[in-house]
Amino acid sequence: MSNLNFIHLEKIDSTNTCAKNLLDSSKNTIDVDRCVICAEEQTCGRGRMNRSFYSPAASGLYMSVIYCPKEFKTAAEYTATAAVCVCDVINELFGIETSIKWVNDIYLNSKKICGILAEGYINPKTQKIEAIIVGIGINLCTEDFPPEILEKAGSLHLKNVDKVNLAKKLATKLFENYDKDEFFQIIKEYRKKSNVIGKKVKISPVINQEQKDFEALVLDITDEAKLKVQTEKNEILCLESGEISTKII
Ligand code: BT5
Repeated sequence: MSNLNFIHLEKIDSTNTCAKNLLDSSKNTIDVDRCVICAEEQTCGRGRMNRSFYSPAASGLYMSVIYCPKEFKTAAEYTATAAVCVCDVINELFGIETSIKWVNDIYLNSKKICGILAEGYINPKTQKIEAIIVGIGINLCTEDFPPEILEKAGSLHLKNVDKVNLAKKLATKLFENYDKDEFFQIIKEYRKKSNVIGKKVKISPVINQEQKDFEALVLDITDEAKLKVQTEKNEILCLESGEISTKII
């Protein structure tokens, strides 16, 4: 845990953007490999597909890690590994059991308490992918959250958390697991923590926007972290991406 390259900021637009800027300005990815950027507040916290992640001061942990492996795994592997690590560290430090809503959300009491955004970094000069940036936002308390965000968001209901310790523990666990080539172990844990297996869900495709929402039963999470579902026409599909909602009207 001691040899982490750790940057702690009061306020930043987005720790993921900060990580990207750091990679842009560094001569060599080795200099910034395993760098951890942690902020008390984000003014422009980002989610997937240009959505925003509400990150007010004194409410959560907002962090990004830079990881520069020799060989790259799939985005799903980085995200799923991060989800399992977040649940494990929350349990180890606070004794709170959380669950995972495929693909990148951590839940407690039917509310989202954490979001994860894994992004590939493409070097503008070489046009090659050279790093992975994994951003994690954990709500510790939601006192300052507006009602519209509270419809979906919840928190761990914790005050006075040592965020630096939390971020360092999480980053250490992440790098340990990214270095190991044991995704089959991670996916076993991911399945155990999944809160969607066996449930009927509404699926909104995110890549093929023209495809309509549909309902399906979640059968499993595959070894590649895909969502295996059975549609109402009894087709079996393995989805790589998409938004799911467990509230069927
Ligand atoms: C995510 O996107 O959940 C990924 C969020 C990643 C945030 C971290 S914080 C550190 C790093 N720096 C960044 O700029 N980002 C990363 P997505 O699955 O697209 O979910 C976004 C949706 O979650 C929004 O459209 C809202 O509905 C909801 N939301 C917004 N803020 C939230 C919050 N604080 N807690 C729970 N849900 C939230």
